[in-house]
Amino acid sequence: MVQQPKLMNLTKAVIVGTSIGTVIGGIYAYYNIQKNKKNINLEGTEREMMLLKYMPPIKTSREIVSATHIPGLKFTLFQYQTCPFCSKVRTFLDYYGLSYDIVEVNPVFRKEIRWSSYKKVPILLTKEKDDYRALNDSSMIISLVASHLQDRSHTIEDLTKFYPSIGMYDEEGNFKFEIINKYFLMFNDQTPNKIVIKKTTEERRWRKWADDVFVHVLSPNVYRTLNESYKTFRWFSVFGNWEEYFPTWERILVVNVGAIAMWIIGKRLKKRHRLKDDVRQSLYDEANYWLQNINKKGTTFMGGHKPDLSDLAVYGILKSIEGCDAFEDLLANTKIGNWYYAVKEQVDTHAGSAELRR
Ligand SMILES: N[C@@H](CCC(=O)N[C@@H](CS)C(=O)NCC(=O)O)C(=O)O
Repeated sequence: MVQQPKLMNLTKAVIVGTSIGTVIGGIYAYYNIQKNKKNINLEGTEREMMLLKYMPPIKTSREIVSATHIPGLKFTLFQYQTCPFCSKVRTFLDYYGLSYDIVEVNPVFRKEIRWSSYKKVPILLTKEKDDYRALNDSSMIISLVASHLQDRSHTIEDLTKFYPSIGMYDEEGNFKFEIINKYFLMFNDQTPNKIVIKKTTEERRWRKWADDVFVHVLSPNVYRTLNESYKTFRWFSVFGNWEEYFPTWERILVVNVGAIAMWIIGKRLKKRHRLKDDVRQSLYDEANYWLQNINKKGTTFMGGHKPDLSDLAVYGILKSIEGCDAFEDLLANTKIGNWYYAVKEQVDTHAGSAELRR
């Protein structure tokens, strides 16, 4: 008899709990259905590239001034210094000795790219005549600018039309906008000869490998343990010059939030990309795979006697972790150092600028 009220309380609690659960579940399901409906409508549609009539009022962090000047064209790179995709774009611009401004984006608040509907970095803002165009996606940026460098009569404006960003579902069923031909160079009406076709096809394959495979072994390696993750973020803070660009409290927040979040995310990424239990081994395996394929050619670079876009991509990605333990371990346990420092020499001396003068 005495137990009855307790039973009633328990029944009540179960009913209330179930009702709250049902309501929350319902709201979540409704939200997902609405999102899916919106995405289904967006499937196959094109996301317009952003065209601005003015420069967003954001302070430039620093200017990279090099010898190669393309009349009438100015670049501003919105980036995180240690993002592998941003490092890839910088490597490409530096190899060709192109000048550009850098805006360092705060990775937590991202207020420097509030003006953009695309919320990732890198974004390369190009100024041509009076138009500012926001180019998204590192590989598309590189393909588009490389296409312009090989034939300047094709303006950035002309070339953007060849890289539409289309809404689609990926193999895992996630909706995204993708530029499917982002690894293609545009030759327009000049049909390249067989040798050039063979070379660019191979270059494309390795650029894609850099984005689809190689880049994914980095995060689980640099955020392997909480301690390593903190070390990595402290190094990012130094290499990215955060002390100069962000207030102290923002910097402390980014280091702490970033280190913990990335340590957790790193574990998920390890699973998603099916890395080995010892993630260092996966890093060495991929680096060796890359080196074996260069060795098969018997040349210094994948591109032959000078780096091609795939050498620049793999180097740029690797450079983003240069101060981390994972990088030191990689140099100590593989022979990638020879190739890496050979590319570094070419990039630091802007060796590609000679091709532009021809
Ligand atoms: N496919 C893109 C990937 C860019 C990307 O994922 N960037 C990361 C930084 S490494 C980003 O901005 N993530 C969103 C965020 O930080 O909130 C590219 O190649 O540019």
